Parts: sequence; C-alpha cells; structure tokens
Amino acid sequence: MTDASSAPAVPVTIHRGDYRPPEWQIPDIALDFALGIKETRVTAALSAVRAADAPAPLLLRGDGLTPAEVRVDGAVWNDWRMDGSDLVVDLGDRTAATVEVDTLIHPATNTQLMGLYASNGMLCTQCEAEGFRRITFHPDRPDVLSRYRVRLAGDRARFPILLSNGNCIASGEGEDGTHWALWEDPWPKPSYLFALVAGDLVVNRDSFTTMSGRKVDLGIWVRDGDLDRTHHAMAALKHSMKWDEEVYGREYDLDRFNIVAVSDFNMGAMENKGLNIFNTRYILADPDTATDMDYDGVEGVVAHEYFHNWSGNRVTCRDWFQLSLKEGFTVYRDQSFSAAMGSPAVKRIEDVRVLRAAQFPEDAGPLAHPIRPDSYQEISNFYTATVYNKGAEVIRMMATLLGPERFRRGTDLYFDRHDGEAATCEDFIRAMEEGGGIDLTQFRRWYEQAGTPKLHLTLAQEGGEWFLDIVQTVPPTPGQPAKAPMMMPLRLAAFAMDGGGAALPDTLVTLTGAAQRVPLGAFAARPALSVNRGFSAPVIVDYERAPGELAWLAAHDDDPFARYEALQQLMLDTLVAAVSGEAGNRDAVIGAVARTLAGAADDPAFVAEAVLLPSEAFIGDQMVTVDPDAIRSARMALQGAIGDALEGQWRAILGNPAPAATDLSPAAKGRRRLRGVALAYLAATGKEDVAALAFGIFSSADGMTERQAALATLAHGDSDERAHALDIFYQRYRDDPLVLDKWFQVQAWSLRSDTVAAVAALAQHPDFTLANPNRVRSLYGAFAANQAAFHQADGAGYRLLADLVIALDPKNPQTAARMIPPLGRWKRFDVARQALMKTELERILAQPGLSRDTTEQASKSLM
Ligand code: 0A1
Ligand code: ZN
Repeated sequence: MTDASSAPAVPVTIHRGDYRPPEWQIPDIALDFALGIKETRVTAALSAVRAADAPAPLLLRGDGLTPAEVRVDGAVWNDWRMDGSDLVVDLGDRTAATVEVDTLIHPATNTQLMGLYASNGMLCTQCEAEGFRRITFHPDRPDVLSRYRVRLAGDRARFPILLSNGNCIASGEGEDGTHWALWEDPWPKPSYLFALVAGDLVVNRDSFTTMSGRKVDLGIWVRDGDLDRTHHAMAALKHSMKWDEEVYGREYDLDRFNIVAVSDFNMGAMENKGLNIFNTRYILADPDTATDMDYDGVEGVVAHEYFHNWSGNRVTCRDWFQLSLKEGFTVYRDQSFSAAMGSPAVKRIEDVRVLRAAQFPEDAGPLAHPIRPDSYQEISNFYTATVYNKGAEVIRMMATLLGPERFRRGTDLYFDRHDGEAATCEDFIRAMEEGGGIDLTQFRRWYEQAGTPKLHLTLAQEGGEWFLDIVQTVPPTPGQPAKAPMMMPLRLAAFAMDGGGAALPDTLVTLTGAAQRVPLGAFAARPALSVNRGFSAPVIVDYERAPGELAWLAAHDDDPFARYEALQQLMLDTLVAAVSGEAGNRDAVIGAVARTLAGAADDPAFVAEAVLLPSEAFIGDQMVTVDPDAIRSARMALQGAIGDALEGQWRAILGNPAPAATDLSPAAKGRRRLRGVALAYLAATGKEDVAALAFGIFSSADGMTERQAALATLAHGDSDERAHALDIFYQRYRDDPLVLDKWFQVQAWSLRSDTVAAVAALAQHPDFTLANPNRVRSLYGAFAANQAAFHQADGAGYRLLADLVIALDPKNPQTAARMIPPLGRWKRFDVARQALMKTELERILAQPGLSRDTTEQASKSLM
C-alpha cells in the first residue's frame, strides 16, 4: 500500500489547460458501510457508463486504499491493476458495467481529517476536495455526478444516529445490537458532496416552509449538552432560506436539511448536500461563551453553506480550477446576506479589512495566483483568500457594473442554464453577459491575472474645470511578469470643502484603460475627492491627500465606507511617518477621532470600526521594508496619544452600563464593540487604574464579548490582575474547548515582549494538542498574526512556527501547510530576517516524507 499523501520525488503539477472530459460517467452509486471506529468496511457499487467513443479503462482514484475484491456485473473480476494508489479496471469494449469494490478503512487513525474519520467518538466525513478517494475507489472528480443510495449499519449503542445525504427511506434492526439506515439523495452530485455521520447526537428540530409551500424539516445535531447553544444557528438557517428565495429566487429542494457540528475539522464548514458538516465553532453560540463576533461568524457560515445548495451543489464546478465559481459567488452571497441582517456599512468595512489583511499580502507574495489558478500540485492549498475573498470581490464588481436587476437576470440565467451541471467560471461570465447585456471581454482578466491593481491618481485643473487622471498598473506576480489593464467599476464623488460651489454626486466610472481621465466638474478650489466609495474595486489607491482633506472627508463624506477610509488613511499616513521618524499629524488624527466619536450614540458599531487604528501588519504593507519593532512602537505611541487626549470620552463610554449580553441587536453589539475599543485606548495610556478597571469589567461581565475584550486588554500588560484573570478564565472554561481556544489565543496575541516564550510554553500545556485544528490555529494562527512577536529579531518566532509545521505535517498536512504563508513573506523584511525565514522554510523542506501540501507551499514560498 502506498501512501499517496506523501510527496512524490518530483511533485506532479496539474494544469488547467489539460482538462479532458471524463471517459466514464457513474449515474448511480450504491454504498454500503459496516461502520466501526477502528475499522469500517465499505462496499461501493458504481454503475459505470462509458462516455468516451472508444474503449477506455475505468480509472478509479484511491488514497491509501487496497481493494479487497473487485466484481463486475456481479462476478469476481481480475482484470484490474494498481497505478500508484489508483485502481484501473479494464472493462474491455463494454459501454456499461456495474463495478463493485470492497475496501477496509480505519477512521480512528485518520488524523488528516479527510475521508471518514473519528471525532469525539463519532464518525464523520470530509470529502472536498479529494477525500472521497480515501473512503472508496472512485473517479473522484467534480464533473462525475451520481445519484447516491447509502446504507449505513453499525452498533446501535455507539451510533444511535445514522445520517447521510438526502432522505432516509428505510431503517431497521440488525444482528448483535446493530441497526441500519438507508439514505437516498435524488439529486445527482459529485463525490465531494457525499457525507455520512454516525454517532450519539441530539437534535434541535425546526421547520421551514418554502415559497412554494413545501415543509422542510430542519435539524441541527450536536453532542449532548450543546443543544442550548444551537438556537442562533437555527435562526440563521431559516433567515438564509428566506433570503435566498427573496433575493435570488432559490428554493430548497429536499424534505430535510441537516447540520452536524464536529469538534475536529480542518476548515469552517462543509456544504454536503442536505447534510452540512460544521466545525463546532460556527454552530455553537450562547452569550456566556460566544462573542458578538462569534455570533456573526455562525450566522455568516451557516448562510454560506446553505447558499452553496444552489451555488455549488445544484450548479457545481467542472474541475477544481473553477473553485472560485462556487466559492467567490457564495462568499459574495453570504456577505450580502450578513449586510442585510445587520449594518451594510459595518459589514463592508469588516469584509474589506479581511481582504486587506489576508488577500492583499497573498497577492503580493510568492503564493499569488489568479482567482482561477492555472496550475496546482495540491488543490487543498487553493482554498485561499484569493479564491474566496477576491473571488467575491470579482462577483461584486459584476453586480456593481450591472446593477441589481440586470445582475439578477444574469444569475437567473446562470442557475437555469446550468442546473444539474458541472460548470466553469466562463459559464458564469457568459450568463452575466447575456442576462445583463454587457460585454465582459476585458473583465475576464480578473480571472486570469493575479496581483492587486494599483490606481495612481492625480487631480488636474483646466480653466476652472477639474479632472481626475487615473493610471492603472498591475504588479508582476510569479509566472506573470507583464499585465494588461483591468476593467473595473470605480465609484467616486467630489466635494467643495468650503460648502460652496458644485459637488460631483456619487458617480460610477468604468475603468478600462491603463490611463484614463475623468471630468469632475467646476470647482472654485481643489475639491475633496471621495474615491473607490464602498470599495467598489479591490485595488490599492495611491492618492496623496492633505490631512485637512482627509479629516474633512472623515467628517462629511456621505458614503460611510469612504468616511471610514478617510480616517484610516489619515491614521495610516501619521503612523507611516512615525515609523520613519517623522512627525506626521497627530493633532489632525486626534481631532478627527474626537469628531467621529461624537457620533457614537447614533451608530456605535460604525464609530468603533472607524476609530480603530490600522493593524501593525497593514502599516507594514505600506512600507518598502517592514520594520516590526518600529511599527509596534509607533502604533502604541499613537494609541497612547489618542487615549490620553480623549481620556474623558473613553471613560465616559465605559462609564455607561454595558447592554445585557443577551441583547444581540445591532445597537447593543455596536455599543459593546465601542466599549472594547475604548478600553484598549485607555489601556494604552498606561494609567495606573486601567488594570483594575479592566479586571472589574472582566469579573462583572455577563457575557463573552465584554469578558474576552477585558481579558485581551489585561493580557497585553503585566499587572497582577492579568495572571489572576487568565487563571479564573482557565478554571471556568477548561472543559469547554471553544472557549479554551480563546484562552490560548489572547495570550498568543499579546503585545508583551515575552510572547514568543509564552507561546512556546503554551505549546507544552496539557490542554494543547495537535489533533485539533481549532486549538492549533488558536495558538499558532494567532501568534503568526502577531507581527512584532512572530518577527522577533532573533528568529525564535520563525523557529517555533517551523517546528509546528514539522510536527503537524505527518498528522495533518492540510492544516500544517496553511501555517506556511507567514514564513513566505520574507522578501518584505530586512536581510537578517530574510535569512532566518528562509532557513526555516529550508528546514521544513528537508524533512523526509513531507506531504505534497507542505512541499508545495514551502517550495513556492522560497521562490
Ligand atoms: N467548501 C467549503 C470549504 C471546505 C473545503 C475543504 C474542506 O476540507 C477540509 C472543508 C471545507 C466551504 O466553502 O465552506
Ligand atoms: Zn464555500
């Protein structure tokens, strides 16, 4: 038996251009599982129908499987061979055959969490992208769609609940305390959407009546004791179902919709047809254990997976290069949903912050790729911020260019035309063109070119008329040295700052050229320019504006996103100046923050976002060479100065009683967010009473949002209250894994100078484990995002992360590989750090038996 997850000596690269349609289709598949934690017997019966004109062997992909027996049309068949880990069955000149294969798999030792695995005594599956081949031999490509009939049998005491996709059509008792259930999914689907769950679970049941009047039974399955934490997820599910009907005209198509929460999961959740499987993190929430942000995460991910039922399941992807077809579109859909459920302006700010924090650096580094990649070695490495978040921005731009009605005509056409098919990004664009009546020839470059476009702006004046000159460049990225200009929607407005004269109201300009001039109208003096309003295009705008203009826009722009941007830019300019030892304009920042704070009562959520200082990483992104220590000092100094100057306001915000933790209205969430920001500013003043104040909030908090914010503030300092609060928190939540994750996370985030050592010590803590991806991310993911700590000059942070990758890779290559990108940013740092980072990447690559996942990420990161 070969272990296919180990990298071959020469990594195999799969190219998008090499796509060939499948030679065999499998319209029907019957699976029979004799379930056991240690050992599960799988019998698969594939009804194969030849699609190729000429005879071709049936290629069934496998990963770590050995066929116990192969039968064709009921008779034992010997005309097969192994090709590496795959099974090749020679069917002669047959055009159809039923191919049966028996295999034995071992869920308990499946630490990769791909295929069938055990988590907390239950069995569950994860098949996207290529996990089905770890369960049974199968073509395992998304353009092979089958109707599934699945028989699950197992010990009744151990697995009282047996779930799979679709509808349960029969069940019964077996021998020796076993029972069985037969599930049938009428909708043809690719193997990556197959799922089963077997275990001791309890359910929160509800129902939803669809727009055509069909009643759907909803179930959220969790472990005993967690039921009370499923109500928010259930509400989110029902809201999602309604929203998709209202906004996209999409109705649910089965009689049941089940969600199962599992604690060991590589990603956030999975959209398996009719049986979504979730990381517990995105299902369980109650005010005592989940923050407002956690609540929003649950709502967004429940919506995301539900929306996949149409954008992903009914219309799926032809091949994995088309991943953004389902992911970019579905992220756009979940973002729009969350905006509608809360504040659209705040949601847009949050989404742009994520894009800038995760996707822009990816696009500027060695792992940059277009939203539709051209090649990969391991597809798991392409579930990226580029495919997801930039992909969503690309869909959003099409929606902006078309407007809501024409966009809806485009999506209707897309869903109707490709229902039941495995489609391509090109199919989506064509539906937009035909449904929306637009030519997107040039726009297609967003699918082809990587790199974040830059717009260089200058204002010009000719006889009282003002013009905006825009020069567009797209930076070179690996394999793409030269780029062509992109088509994009740019929303802008111009204001006369003195209040007199003309103003150019919100205008949508379609950029197409490398250089373009936009008339702004007549202004007596240089107008204040509001540009890329609502972040209409995912680009970097390079436009120098005086502090006075930015402060004016921060106060007066009628687009809330642009107000936020103006204040952020003002802060950023001051921080970047401070890092290079220049004065910057602190007073302008303090004045603008003060004026923004004056609106706190009306819209606390927006104000909280707007007055937050840009992150250390984002400040670094503006610099030629990132200086982590100087950035930290500059940011802390500005935070302290704002804290001091507006101390009265911060104290007043905290002086008002906090809203009840059970109040999850946008207003209450906004007030809590602002209180957290106020506490951070106060802490930055270094005033003596702040630790006691934070400890008071920590102790009296009636919910996790306030408790965690206070704990995080304390964790930055070195007060006695810090140790005390961490201990109280640990003792209270040591048996609640999701909350214990927060305990690891706040310490890994700490601004203290001993954080590297603290993280190293936490990795040895009895509650730390490599077996649980959430725990790994809560410690190491948070640490790698802590810029000054991770980039500690002696390289200890790099070593720590590389040690993790090396230890984790043999167990869970997918999660290990996701930890590599921070080391790949070496080009952005000074030569000493560059050398240290590269040494660690090389050390990782030198490990014998390194996975394909980690090999690809580490080797590309060195280039
Ligand atoms: N399609 C899922 C993401 C996902 C991808 C791979 C996984 O394997 C571990 C799990 C989930 C989504 O977009 O939510
Ligand atoms: Zn998705």
